[in-house]
Amino acid sequence: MNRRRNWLVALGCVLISGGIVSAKVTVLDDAAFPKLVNPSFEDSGDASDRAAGWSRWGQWINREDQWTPVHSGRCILGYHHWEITDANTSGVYQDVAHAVTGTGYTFGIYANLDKAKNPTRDALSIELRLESIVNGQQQIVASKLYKVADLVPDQWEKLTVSGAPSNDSLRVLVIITPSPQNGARGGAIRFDDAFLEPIS
Ligand SMILES: [Ca+2]
Repeated sequence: MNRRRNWLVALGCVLISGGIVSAKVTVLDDAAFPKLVNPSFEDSGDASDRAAGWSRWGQWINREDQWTPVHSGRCILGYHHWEITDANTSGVYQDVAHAVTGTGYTFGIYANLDKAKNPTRDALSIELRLESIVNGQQQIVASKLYKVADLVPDQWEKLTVSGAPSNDSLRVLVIITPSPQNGARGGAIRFDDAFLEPIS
């Protein structure tokens, strides 16, 4: 074996070791960190207005494939505030697998307000919440309330909430409270690109 071949063999070993180390790191990261399913709402569920991986309640919180602007992809969640007929909340949630007890997570989503012509007709608030199941009941772990009146219209704003689950169960929620005034609601809210990341 000449010097050139020795050098190539040595380089090969380094590359192989490097590859093995990278693969291990990737596997560990996947196992250790929970991920949201369908965070950009691109995939439909059992109907085109439902987002795969997300559950919803209340009126008019739909997956939309025609609304613009989007934050990424071609679909978003649309809250049709102008069509809401009572003062009950609407929202979406997802139960996240592989959460680790006591580990801090930040859940977030981008929101974009299509403002009502009259500000009193806008929705009231957007709450981001983390919950764990304790003794068979959903329990609030962390909550952050954003007033819709504080949002700048037609801009994507990053909303977040941070907290640590009480155990290995973690639910992330987006809860919208409409204006209390029946018959006088206006505007809409676009949501896109939910995310979950470790507290930095
Ligand atoms: Ca999207």
